[in-house]
Amino acid sequence: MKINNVKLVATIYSSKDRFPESKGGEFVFVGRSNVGKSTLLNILTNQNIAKVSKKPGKTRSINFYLINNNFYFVDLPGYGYAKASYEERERWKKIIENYFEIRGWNIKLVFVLIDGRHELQKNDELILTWLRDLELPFSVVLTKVDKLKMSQKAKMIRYYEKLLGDKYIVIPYSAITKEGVNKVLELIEQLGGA
Ligand SMILES: Nc1nc2c(ncn2[C@@H]2O[C@H](COP(=O)(O)OP(=O)(O)OP(=O)(O)O)[C@@H](O)[C@H]2O)c(=O)[nH]1
Ligand SMILES: [Mg+2]
Repeated sequence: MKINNVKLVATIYSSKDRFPESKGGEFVFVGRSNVGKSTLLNILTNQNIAKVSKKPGKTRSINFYLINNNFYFVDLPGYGYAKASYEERERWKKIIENYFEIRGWNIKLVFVLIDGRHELQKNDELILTWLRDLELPFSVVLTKVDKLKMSQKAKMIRYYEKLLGDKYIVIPYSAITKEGVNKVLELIEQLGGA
């Protein structure tokens, strides 16, 4: 798949903002703050579309990027940012859950990004539960595996494969080595993104 056109077409801050027209469906990127969502989006599109930060909590809105005038990449705000206030966390939860509930019908695949160095955390579990309950298709992208030794990496892949069962794919990924990037692009292509 070749991405030759990327345009930020909608930024959703609250339930009052409207989602864009459906087009050819959407691919969603969700995960804890600092897990590497924006970095992955930049690699996939080969452009600096999403702000990458060393400070977590950078992306606060739902951003719709129209790809090749055909389908969307959707960047959801990161969750689990330790310094966020209770109200902020609740707001994030509401925005994300609301998005899955009312827009799920247009979702082709959700990429759930999880830091490959850690076992499942509470907010990740919440996301997986929502996705399963709503029967939305998802794959898990294990990020930052460049930081793991071979044996640790294999162990974490097994841990997540076991936890998810046969229905869901686990993709080990690194922004540094680019491992896993082609697999992500392949899935997008298979599901009609082109
Ligand atoms: N070693 C390593 N670092 C990574 C990888 N992916 C992202 N990073 C770094 O992790 C930090 C956070 O990356 P972002 O892409 O901004 O994370 P995000 O998920 O968009 O964060 P929020 O917008 O706060 O939700 C940055 O310093 C990135 O350079 C990876 O695969 N390996
Ligand atoms: Mg981000």
